[in-house]
Amino acid sequence: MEKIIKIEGMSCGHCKATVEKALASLPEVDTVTVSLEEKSAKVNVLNTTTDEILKNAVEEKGYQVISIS
Ligand SMILES: [Cu+2]
Repeated sequence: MEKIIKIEGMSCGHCKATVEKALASLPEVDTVTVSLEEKSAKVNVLNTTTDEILKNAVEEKGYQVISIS
């Protein structure tokens, strides 16, 4: 299942790497691609994940989740 997470607050490659690592470390997440330009992360996730789990992983690192679709 693919989800797009809109994220506010990423400003450089370090932010991008931090968000990628945070999402990739979740057992429910298979692959992650973060785009600074689009302020979003495209993730392939298992059906056992929830939007809450994804949101918490990003917000724990200090970035704001605008939406998950
Ligand atoms: Cu940064």
